[in-house]
Amino acid sequence: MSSAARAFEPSPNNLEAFWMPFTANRQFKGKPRLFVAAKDMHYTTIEGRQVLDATAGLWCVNAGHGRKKIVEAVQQQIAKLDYAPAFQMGHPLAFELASKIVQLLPGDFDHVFFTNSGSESVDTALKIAIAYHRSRGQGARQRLIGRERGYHGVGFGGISVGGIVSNRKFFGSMLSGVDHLPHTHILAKNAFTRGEPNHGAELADELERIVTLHDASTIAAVIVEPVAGSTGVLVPPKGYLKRLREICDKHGILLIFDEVITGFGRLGASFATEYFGVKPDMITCAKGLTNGSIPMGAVICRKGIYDAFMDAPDNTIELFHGYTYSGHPVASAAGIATLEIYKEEGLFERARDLSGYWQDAVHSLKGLPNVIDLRNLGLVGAIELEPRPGKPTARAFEAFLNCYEKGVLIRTTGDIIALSPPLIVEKGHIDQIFGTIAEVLKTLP
Ligand code: PXG
Repeated sequence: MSSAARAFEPSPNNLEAFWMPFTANRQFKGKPRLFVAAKDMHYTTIEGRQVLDATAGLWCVNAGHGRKKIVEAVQQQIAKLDYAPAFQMGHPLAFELASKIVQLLPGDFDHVFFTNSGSESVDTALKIAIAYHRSRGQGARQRLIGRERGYHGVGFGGISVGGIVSNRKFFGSMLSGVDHLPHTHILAKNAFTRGEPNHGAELADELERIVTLHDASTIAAVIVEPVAGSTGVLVPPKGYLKRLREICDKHGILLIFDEVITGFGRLGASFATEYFGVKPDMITCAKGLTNGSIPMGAVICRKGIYDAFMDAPDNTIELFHGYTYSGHPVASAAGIATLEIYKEEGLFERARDLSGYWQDAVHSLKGLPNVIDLRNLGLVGAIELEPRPGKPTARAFEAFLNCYEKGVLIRTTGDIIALSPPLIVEKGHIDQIFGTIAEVLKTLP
């Protein structure tokens, strides 16, 4: 055995072998933060401390942790049918889950393609968009349009249409034929807005400029997050999404809403499409679909997308795309149980009812040191901090560490604190979250 191999002998105390995702590995391994259990609104750390979850894990545990119904559904399913081939074979639960998903949406969303993550959902939707146009005799429509500061996961398709510099610059030339709309974060005009900001709907008109440049006949799809999450909670200006929809319609361009974060009640509606009253042609989702319990994502297609592929003879495979684990039985069981919990407990309505209290709590931080903006929608909130000169991200990361020490889990991206608690959050938890953050910000250099 080489000495390098010996250094990684299996042991819970050896943190080296695991290359952690989106993490400062050496910093973390020097002072690890490990969770060993979770129930409802709280994590338990390896030291036995309780930490209030103000982020629903990574925006995914919308029904709270350790839900018995999901645990039992998963246990039963894995014992009954652990796996069934996903191609040319099936099992009942994937069909049941697909039907349940489309029932959450207006009637013209009628088909669901299963994936295992948000990234796969995005790449799937982009591929469907290009193939859709080809199947209708418009094979020249291949260009894709994303947006600055957009996050669409980490596949090559997702980072190509995405607009986060660090996620792109290390990875070469990516997909060709991609343009980006400008982001909508206009701090100078919209700072401290409650809910949807007033300024910036006209930024959607940039799409017209891109269409003029390339001609509509070359453009397949536009993809945006209705509310950009990962990049720091950018709420769309009033009227912006509607305008994007109108321009896409005018030019025969498909509109994709990436609802990996906004789906499943986060805004106090089933999906952002319901919240904003704007219908895309496809919705990508993941995370809250299984309450984060078992990996699963989906692309939900509006009427006509699926049909466009069904012209070929019955025995031909209509779409040459799919994953070994598309519609996995155990994930499907988790998804069905999750959607039942959302419905039985009225969690989307609960999120809507609490959003006013949440909004007041977010904006109660106005005036604290270094707070340059506060934003909110549904049960999402963001606190933007003035970066320390020459040390971007340091102030927010320190706030994260201090809140963690004080028993509250928050998320930071750049110098922005992003909050998205499970939808079972109580007013007392909201008070604790913002009380702790206020305490930390008051003393943070
Ligand atoms: N689209 C959107 C809009 C997302 O937010 C993905 C795609 C990718 O999903 P997967 O399942 O492949 O990770 C995401 C994921 C954060 C954070 O802290 C956000 C995400 C993931 C991890 C952390 O903001 N979003």
